[in-house]
Amino acid sequence: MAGISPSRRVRKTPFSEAVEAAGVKGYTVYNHMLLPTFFETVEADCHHLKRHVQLWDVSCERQISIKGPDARKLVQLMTPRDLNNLSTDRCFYAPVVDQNGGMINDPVLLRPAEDEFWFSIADSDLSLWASALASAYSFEVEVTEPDVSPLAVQGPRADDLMARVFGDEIRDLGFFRCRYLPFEGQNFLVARSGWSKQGGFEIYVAGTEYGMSLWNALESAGKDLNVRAGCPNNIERIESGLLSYGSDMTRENSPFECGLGKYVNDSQLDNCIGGDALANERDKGTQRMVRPLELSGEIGPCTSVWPLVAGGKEVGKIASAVFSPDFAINVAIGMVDQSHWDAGTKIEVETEYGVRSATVKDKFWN
Ligand code: THG
Repeated sequence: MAGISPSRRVRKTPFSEAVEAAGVKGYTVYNHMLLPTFFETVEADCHHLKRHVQLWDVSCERQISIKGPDARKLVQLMTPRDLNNLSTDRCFYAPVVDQNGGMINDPVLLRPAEDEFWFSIADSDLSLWASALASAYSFEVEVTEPDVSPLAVQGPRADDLMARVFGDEIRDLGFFRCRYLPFEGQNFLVARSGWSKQGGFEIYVAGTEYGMSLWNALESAGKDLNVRAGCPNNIERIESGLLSYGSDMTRENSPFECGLGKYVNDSQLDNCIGGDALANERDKGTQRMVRPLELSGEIGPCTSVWPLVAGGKEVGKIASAVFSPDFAINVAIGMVDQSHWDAGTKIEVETEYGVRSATVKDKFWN
């Protein structure tokens, strides 16, 4: 495929200069912004990520800020997850659903101040939905997309690198906990989170002007740790079962189908949009679910939806699949009908490279 032509509609990031200097080889577009896809090869990047530490320009994880006296009310309307324990030092993975219980986004939700929430969004225009609801309900809130760009530090040496720049207290930060830490006189929210299972942090860089100096500080502090530029890695994230909105699930899917049922709290179903549909699904049972699958034979990149077929009938689909060098198998994420979702079930999958055999697994590879 040819390259991406730059334009105003495809936004650069505060770290684009560093990403280009590091020799980025591929981009995708996410929330109307550039997101690197690989630097060396996806395989080599994966190998490095599992051994060292990487800096990821994930600016495209945009923050949708909901601020004001009614902020909490609006945010609780948007997610079935109970927000009572969402204090300012925590991050919540919180599905956002429409009036039919369909997934609109699967953001990380933060509370940078008592009266402000940030939806750290996946690839859909959540600000439109939020501002429409704010207007329809006459809530006293402001919905904005502030100049905040997450920089992820991921990999087994992330603690060591972060401690050199932000101090040793970073080591005590719990998973999905966050706190403000100073860098060059600015306080940045830092969380132990990120879209890999190799461990690490996300720094919410507020102010484009600080992007390059923070990148450079981390890069020079990590020379002996073999730090390098990286990005969300398609092999590592499929092995780990990290879902990609728009690929593994869409607005056609409910949180239950996405395996996010633990973030649907019964106590909230009277308070949130789509609550009736979710309560109904909870009563009737879920018809299909995200599943790990292993595929036989050779495959190339999964660039379309691959139907799962049994007895001439479609029983699900796969939208993410890749060869895993570490496990020496093809790993995949599928949405599989109840009739075929038990571990051990074998199904045919119609790939763009020919028909392959798919086996449902009991867990992801992490
Ligand atoms: N970090 C931040 N924003 C994001 C992402 C992120 N926005 C876009 C996208 N990623 C949103 N989707 C996800 C999906 C999975 C996770 C986070 C965001 C995730 N899941 C953990 C897991 O599955 O093990 C833990 C979830 C939990 O149990 O709380 O981290 O990555 N800022």
